[in-house]
Amino acid sequence: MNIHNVSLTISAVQPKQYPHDDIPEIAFAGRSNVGKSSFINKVLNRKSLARTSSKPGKTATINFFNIDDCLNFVDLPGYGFARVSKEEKKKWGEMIETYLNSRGNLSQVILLVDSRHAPTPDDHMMLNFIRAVCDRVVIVASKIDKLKKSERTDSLRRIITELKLNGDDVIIPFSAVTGEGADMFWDYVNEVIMNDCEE
Ligand SMILES: Nc1nc2c(ncn2[C@@H]2O[C@H](COP(=O)(O)OP(=O)(O)OP(=O)(O)O)[C@@H](O)[C@H]2O)c(=O)[nH]1
Ligand SMILES: [Mg+2]
Repeated sequence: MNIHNVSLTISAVQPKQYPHDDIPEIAFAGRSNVGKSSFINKVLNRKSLARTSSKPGKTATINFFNIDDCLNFVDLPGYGFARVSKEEKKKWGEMIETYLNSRGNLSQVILLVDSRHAPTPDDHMMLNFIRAVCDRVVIVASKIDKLKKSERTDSLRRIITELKLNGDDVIIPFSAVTGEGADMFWDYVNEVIMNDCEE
């Protein structure tokens, strides 16, 4: 996909703020600090479109990005961050759940998991949500640059086994540092999501 204009449409906390459009939408979910915002920046080749931070809990709203009026990316708040209050966690959980259950033009939720660690109970819960609203599962194994070559296969195998991925599911090893995986992501988008849009 040739990308020209990308912009933040809105940082929303409730459905009435969501953009009123009907273009395909891809949402990015995962634990705090897993690299959702960095993923968005890297695949769009924009340095700081989505705000990132080394401290977990950076993205606290549902951020909609419009790509050439053809595709939306949605940067979701991360879950599983211990240092936010119970109240805050509940609020974020409800915000994500409301979004997933109500967004008609949602084409795919992509789950990011850290390739260095085993998926957490929260990841399993999110995956169940995704299976309920999407036909297929797409996992991004993030921070793959932090693994040695010899550790990669085991790490990917662990994600596949623990999340019980099947042959129709997609797993993309990704690094926001090297850009590895960006091509595979766009191939997936072009093949599965974008059949109606201009290239
Ligand atoms: N080495 C490496 N670091 C990464 C990668 N992706 C993200 N990071 C770093 O991980 C930290 C968190 O990245 P973010 O993109 O802000 O994570 P997030 O999932 O959006 O976090 P929340 O907004 O808190 O949910 C930052 O310090 C990033 O620079 C990657 O692929 N490789
Ligand atoms: Mg973020």
